[in-house]
Amino acid sequence: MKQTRTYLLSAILMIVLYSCKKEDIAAPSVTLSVAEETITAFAQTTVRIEATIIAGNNVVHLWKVDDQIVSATNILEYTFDAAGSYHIYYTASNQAGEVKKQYTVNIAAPVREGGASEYVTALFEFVPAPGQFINKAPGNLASAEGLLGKKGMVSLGAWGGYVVYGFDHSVPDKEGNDIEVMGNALTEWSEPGIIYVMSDDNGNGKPDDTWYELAGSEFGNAATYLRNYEVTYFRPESADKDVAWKDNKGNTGFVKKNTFHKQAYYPEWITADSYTLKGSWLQTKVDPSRPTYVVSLPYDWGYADNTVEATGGGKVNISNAVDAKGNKVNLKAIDFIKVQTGVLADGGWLGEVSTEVTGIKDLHFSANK
Ligand SMILES: [Ca+2]
Ligand SMILES: [Ca+2]
Ligand SMILES: [Ca+2]
Repeated sequence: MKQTRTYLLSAILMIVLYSCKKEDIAAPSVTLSVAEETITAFAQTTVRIEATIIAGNNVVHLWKVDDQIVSATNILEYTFDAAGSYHIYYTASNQAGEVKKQYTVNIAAPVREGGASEYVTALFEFVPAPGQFINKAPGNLASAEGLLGKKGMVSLGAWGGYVVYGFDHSVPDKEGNDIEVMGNALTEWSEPGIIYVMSDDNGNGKPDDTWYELAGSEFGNAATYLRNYEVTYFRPESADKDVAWKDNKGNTGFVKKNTFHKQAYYPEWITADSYTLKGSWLQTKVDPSRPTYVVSLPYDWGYADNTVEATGGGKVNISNAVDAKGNKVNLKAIDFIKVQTGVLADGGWLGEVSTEVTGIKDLHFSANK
């Protein structure tokens, strides 16, 4: 208001100044239908502001959303497609002067209430890394689809393999944990997967918005956790061969074949001879010192297929979401979830370490009813 008053005063001053020269033109003075300087709205709804001229002749109106001109009349009607922070700039001008007003606009993602299932109901992507279960159950497309609306089992292969699902409603960030990503971890056999969430910011029902990693117990620990890791896997000459990989740190290795799984480990539906997976990485805790009893101990919390249910299982909290720079973000609700194998490790005779997911559900769902 103080600013508006300043503008009014300066407008009056201009009128006074100008009227000394020319009596018939007054600088513009307007009132705006939205007085507040901050506007909060949902994506896909229309924001309307009307300017009414109090004084001034031949007033020209101009409305901009950020640097785009969106109206040249006294009315702004604008639909913000996607969630985010924007500015609206209004100018009323004539030969005698101008008045300006700036709004900050906070657009929230549309929140879908209700829903028929506590479990994920849509599969958007299944891109496993090579592994002993790939190209058959539980590492094929049918396995990934098996988690829709119920429990099932899908294996994501070695490091970087991932699956993307959606809920039929938005899962809100309420007090405590919000989502359970179930796995098949044992007390001494953990295959931790990193969990990412996305809000449908543009409301188009597709996961084409921004992924946010849910920080787990190792987040920020330079000894056990790394961001922006990449591994490229290469199709071997034949199905009986190990699958070679190289990472973006200069390391190379193999996803090794074992005697239990004769089929090709490299996903057969990937037509390229190599493919690169990207994401965050966790140090393996596989201890191969006793080859007959290899163990892979869990991390404390925040991962899929990491701890047994009695010690937290895969329950995660949306409020642990971080952006691409690792900064905490506030998501009101999420619509999509991605689970990605977090370790690149060989478990000896047990084969490569690969995250399994046996169900993904909204922990608040019954409370919604
Ligand atoms: Ca929460
Ligand atoms: Ca979207
Ligand atoms: Ca497992």
